[in-house]
Amino acid sequence: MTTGYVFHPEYLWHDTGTSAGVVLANPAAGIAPAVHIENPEAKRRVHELIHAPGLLGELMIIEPRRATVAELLRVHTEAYVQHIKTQSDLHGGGDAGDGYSPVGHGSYDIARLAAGGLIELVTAAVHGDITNGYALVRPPGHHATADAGMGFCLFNSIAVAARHAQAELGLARIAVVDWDAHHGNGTQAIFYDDPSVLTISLHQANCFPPDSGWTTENGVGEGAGYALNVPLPPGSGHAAYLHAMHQVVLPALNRFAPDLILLANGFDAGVFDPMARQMLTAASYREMTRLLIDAADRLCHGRLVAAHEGGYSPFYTPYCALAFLEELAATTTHVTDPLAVVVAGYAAEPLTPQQQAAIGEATQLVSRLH
Ligand code: 6DK
Ligand code: ZN
Repeated sequence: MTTGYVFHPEYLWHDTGTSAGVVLANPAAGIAPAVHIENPEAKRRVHELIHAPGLLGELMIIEPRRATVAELLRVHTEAYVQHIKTQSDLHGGGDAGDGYSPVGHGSYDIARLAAGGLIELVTAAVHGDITNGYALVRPPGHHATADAGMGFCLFNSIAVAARHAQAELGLARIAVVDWDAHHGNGTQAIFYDDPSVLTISLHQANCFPPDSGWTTENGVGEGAGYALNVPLPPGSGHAAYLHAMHQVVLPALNRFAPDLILLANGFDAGVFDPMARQMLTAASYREMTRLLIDAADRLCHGRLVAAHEGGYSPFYTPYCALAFLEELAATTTHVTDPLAVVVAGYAAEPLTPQQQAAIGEATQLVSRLH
């Protein structure tokens, strides 16, 4: 069993500057945050926490490369790829589309390195060089649609890697599980009419994008039934996410029987995250990861490949990511989570009837899969 790891310093150089401070700022009042919320700090500390206890030595380092334009075009429109390049070429950078998804100077190449990193990881998994893997990339990708960037996302790396696996590596069916706190709307939209790619998103209901990710969004045409959403009420934590895993994600994966499971791996459903109001702990991520690993072992030779998405707490995201990676790599020792005592009470919160109802609605839809 080998776990692959993709990282590159360039990922930290994707410059979100202050231009997208509009999310939190009031320029008219002269108020601007010092840094964009999607800045390198949390992810830098994830990499450092993987490095420090020697975990890096247990992983197979996979070198990323830049996705080619042809590879991006399997998912994105020519005009959109050109738009990102044009913005990236500007001296001061620009924006992907919604006004708070900055494209720093040079970010076109970095976003291609993120998508290409995931391609390389998937390739290594399918070739059998690794069993599973984790790409610690920036910028994130799961909100990007074929022709629009949004929510800090430029290119949809997971979608690009899924299409690569189908076009070049001979895989037929791919499942994308997305447990970032925000709806994986871009990935869902790209595969909405395609029954060969199942998308399952667990997220905070009506958080971001606004009015997106309802259970009623279930796919169209040939793809009807192959998009699943579990919009969880704000405040959902360990009990709700584990229930959703058991009631929706695992049964859906079992029915779909993918050749590969891709994970949009956001840690912003963590209890200290500033960008959502969910309550997961590092132990929750560990347990959810264990369930996905077991599913991948059962269904697709252990092939579980994760791309880092959100996660904005510089002090807690690293411990959540570490728990994820320790589980993925089946390390014998675990680094102590210094906040475990503090969060134990959060994790003990019982399932509420509202959470159960939301999950129940999605459960009903699993039987449409075949
Ligand atoms: N904006 C992500 O973590 C990105 O999923 C989250 C992006 C949140 C944007 C901030 C926000 C609004 C809300 C309402 C109306 C307009 C704008 F992609 C990832 F980085 F992974 O709430
Ligand atoms: Zn998110």
